[in-house]
Amino acid sequence: MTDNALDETVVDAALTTGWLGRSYHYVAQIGSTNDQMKAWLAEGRVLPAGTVLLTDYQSAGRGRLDRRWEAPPGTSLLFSVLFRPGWPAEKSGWLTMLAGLAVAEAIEAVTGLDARLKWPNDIMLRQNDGWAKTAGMLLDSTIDPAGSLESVILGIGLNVNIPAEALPEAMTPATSLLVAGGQPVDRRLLLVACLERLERYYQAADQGAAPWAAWNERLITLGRAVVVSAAGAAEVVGVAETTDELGRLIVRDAEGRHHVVAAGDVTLRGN
Ligand code: BT5
Repeated sequence: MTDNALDETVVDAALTTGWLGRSYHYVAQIGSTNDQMKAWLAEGRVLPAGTVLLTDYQSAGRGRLDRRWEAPPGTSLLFSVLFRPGWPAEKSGWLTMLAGLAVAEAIEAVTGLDARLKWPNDIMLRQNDGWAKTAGMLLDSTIDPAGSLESVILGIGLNVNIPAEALPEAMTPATSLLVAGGQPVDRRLLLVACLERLERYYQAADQGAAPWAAWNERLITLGRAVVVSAAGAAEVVGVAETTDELGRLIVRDAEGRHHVVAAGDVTLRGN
């Protein structure tokens, strides 16, 4: 099977969306797609909502909390999408939710693999008797003086055709669609499937339909023992009971106290 190139001509011809991805930029190699989009915004470049920037290789790919995102050239989907929600800032979790849902469903539609979510931002596939991470998301938001989400850069790193021996060593084991499904996946098909669902879920959320219920149902984190750590705060050890409509995790500790944990600056140990 030959994988398709992901340049402007090829992707534009395959897109099924109305507005998302219609402003599409491909660069063969870059530092980080999120950082580049941030720089474009800082320079005052005019970028419509739904602008997508995709690359085949990042030399400084970012995870959350200054962590790195590593992927060999041409093996992955590495892209950023610009949204201009204007929603109240506390609804930023909706972007994480709808993006997780969109990518998980796209994976299922294209590969048939069962894709689940690990709170807050990981997309997981079954591996042996546990779960392994096949994608991660990174949101960089700006908030205007009125407290609305002015811009959100949603970065997605999705391991598509990374062979087992090239997967990075990580605390949460890494996998790829190739490793989990045993065959290479057409990246263009998968990209188009992701963008189509992102547009659909974003529009629904924009009209007030909460992505929460479908997202919550896909979480593998609920009912499990977790350790939550956030910079400058004491660790919370307990059981992840549920989430609320803003996507925050409700953890019950050994004394029965409930802790409401927002994403952002949090790491979660345990699957
Ligand atoms: C994430 O962070 O999972 C968010 C990753 C977002 C990457 C995209 S790519 C396009 C856009 N531009 C960017 O610069 N970034 C976004 P976090 O939950 O912090 O996970 C990072 C951790 O995952 C690292 O510390 C590694 O342990 C592990 N990791 C690194 N590369 C990985 C990979 N390819 N697959 C699975 N795990 C990986």
